[in-house]
Amino acid sequence: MALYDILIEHLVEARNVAIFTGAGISAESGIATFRDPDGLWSKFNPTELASMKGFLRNPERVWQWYNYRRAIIADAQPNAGHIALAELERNTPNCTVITQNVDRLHQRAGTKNILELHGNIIDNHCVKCSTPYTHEINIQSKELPLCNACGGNIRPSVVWFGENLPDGIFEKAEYIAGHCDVFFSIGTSAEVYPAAYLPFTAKNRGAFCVEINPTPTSFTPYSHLAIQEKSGECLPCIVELLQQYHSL
Ligand code: BV8
Ligand code: ZN
Repeated sequence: MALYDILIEHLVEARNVAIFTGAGISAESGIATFRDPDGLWSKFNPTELASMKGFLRNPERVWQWYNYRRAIIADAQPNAGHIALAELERNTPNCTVITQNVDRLHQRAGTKNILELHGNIIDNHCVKCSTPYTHEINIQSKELPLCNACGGNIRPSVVWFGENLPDGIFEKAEYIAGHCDVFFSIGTSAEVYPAAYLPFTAKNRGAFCVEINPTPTSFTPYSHLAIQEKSGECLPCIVELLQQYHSL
């Protein structure tokens, strides 16, 4: 466990902890990542399915693709990695999860303080008048739902490529990354911008940077500690060690 000693030392002293996550943390819940060999982008074309252009060209196809993912996410459960991070939040003065994920498994695991950079796949809204729709939508139906208020198309409330992130959320995430003592980058290839700037913001502002990913990424050489393991296997051990330390 020596590997984690330096991390535990930093965590014990830390007042502010930032946890940046990507699709990899949900992989052990049975949700495909995007860029892994068997990831979503190996089967589907992101510009066709995760862009406004793709939606306007073929809204039925895009709607059905999101319903296909929603059904998988609805049957999935938070894994030991999500649960350990919710526990870490309870053991740390100020801990914020900054996620690129749209699956809301962090929240289902009990995480309270979270920023969703790329929206979420549960909510929907009208493309024209932005009227929100969540439970009103029957995601089993093949029918493309239209807005009761203006007849516009209804779309999932995720951030598509070429779209700005929700107002002010990236600025908040950048502030947190720039003012934390420990910065975790977990289960992300760090290839999608502007989110992928955050690990470098934390590094440049002096945070102790930890990457958890079985595969090296563009951020690995810049991290102080690169743990090349699955998040669902190493995070419970890290939180266990932290609790042992606190109970001393
Ligand atoms: C924007 C929601 C302003 C939808 C998503 C600067 C430079 C270059 C390009 C750009 C740039 N600025 C903007 C761009 C364009 C683009 C971009 O970054 N393109 C990339 C691909 C080059 N960015 C945008 O379009 C953004 N908008 O910039 O607006 C603007 C406007 C107009 C014109 C210009 C700019 C919007 C980006 C958001 C897109 N929406 N998702 C949906 O989900 O359907 S992004 C999508 O990718 C997901 O949200 C995902 O989270 C994100 C990142 O992927 P990862 O999470 O990292 O997943 P990935 O599969 O890549 O990696 C998984 C990792 O986990 C792997 O490393 C693997 O090894 C690891 N792993 C696997 N198993 C485990 C594990 N780790 C731990 N444990 C395990 N068990
Ligand atoms: Zn409308």
